[in-house]
Amino acid sequence: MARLLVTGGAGFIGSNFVHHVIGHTDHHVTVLDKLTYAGNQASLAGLPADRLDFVQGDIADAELVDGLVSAADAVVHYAAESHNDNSLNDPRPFLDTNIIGTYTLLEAVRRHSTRFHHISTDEVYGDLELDDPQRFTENTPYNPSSPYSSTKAGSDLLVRAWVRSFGVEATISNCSNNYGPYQHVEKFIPRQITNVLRGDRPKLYGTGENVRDWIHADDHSSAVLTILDKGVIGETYLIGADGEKNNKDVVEAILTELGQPADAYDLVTDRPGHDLRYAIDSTKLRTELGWAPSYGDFETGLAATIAWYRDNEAWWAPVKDTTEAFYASKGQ
Ligand code: NAD
Ligand code: TDX
Repeated sequence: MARLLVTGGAGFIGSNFVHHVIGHTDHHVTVLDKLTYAGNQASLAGLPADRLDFVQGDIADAELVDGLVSAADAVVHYAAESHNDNSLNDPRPFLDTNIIGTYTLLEAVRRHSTRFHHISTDEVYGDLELDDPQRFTENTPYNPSSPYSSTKAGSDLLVRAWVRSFGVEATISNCSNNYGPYQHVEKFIPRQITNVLRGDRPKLYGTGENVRDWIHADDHSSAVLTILDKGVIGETYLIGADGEKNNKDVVEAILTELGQPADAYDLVTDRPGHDLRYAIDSTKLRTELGWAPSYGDFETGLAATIAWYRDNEAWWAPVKDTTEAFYASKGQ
């Protein structure tokens, strides 16, 4: 049994990870989460109290972080400002949390010699052309586009520097786009599902040709546990499940699954600087650490996700109007 400190554990992917850890290991989890607009303690409801502690606080609070890190065997760092559209509106919180917050955690794990795993994104590599046969690998140069992805890139580089300069025992993973339960309705897939459930039309940016590489959040969790268990200190691992789809195909699949005409969506104002395509080559993780995803195909995972949003309206309805008002103010 290990004691894990999970930052951002009340967010989308962090809460999926906490559920996964409690279901698949005997580890004890302490969640540190600020409960920003993106955090929701209801995402952790029903988990056994003897396996989980919850601390509300900021990863940039050095004193709080020091105490929590001193009591942990490993830190798994999910907390971040995570939404590109918000980063275009107000970048400052992205610097505070993604850069200063990560720095604060690194200094604490350095003091206490604690194992650290840093969660990052494929967006640090920039984007690919639609017809480019290449995918991102661990050797692709960093080329982030947005305030969000540039602060994630900065946080990755801090981790690498703390490994090299101070001998911190850290690994990094860069994952593709996640979908699944507990994702905020600001994000693409839950926004479109909940629009259709409310009788509104899905909103596609631009022409809908942009490609994302989808992975179920539970597969992301199993990959992170694999890296915690078997990953080599100082190494970076790309996580992906060969799930490339363009946005138009995803919206059509959601509409069809919900019994609507496949073309019942609106094209809206594009995102400034919108990355065209992401694609992950996860060969290193699969061959060196023996990981494989469990969700065989995107359609099955998407149907389960749609069912979850249909069954859990009480979880998302309270934030739906505010989220849509923000998009409407930008013609999206
Ligand atoms: P999210 O926005 O759903 O959750 C972020 C969580 O962090 C929230 O619970 C929030 O309250 C918490 N948080 C924010 N600032 C904090 C602070 N200063 N102190 C403590 N807690 C704070 O994000 P997500 O989609 O679950 O992403 C989690 C991580 O995974 C991020 O690091 C993100 O960059 C990375 N990631 C996300 C995706 C994706 O598809 N969503 C893909 C790859 C990597
Ligand atoms: O209403 C929408 N319509 C639309 O066409 C929204 C919200 C999005 N989009 C498009 C933009 C992207 O091409 O859908 C795609 C996915 O958008 P997001 O859900 O905002 O995700 P993305 O910008 O790809 O970033 C996500 O994946 C990588 C996460 O939010 C990041 O945290 C992660 O690092």
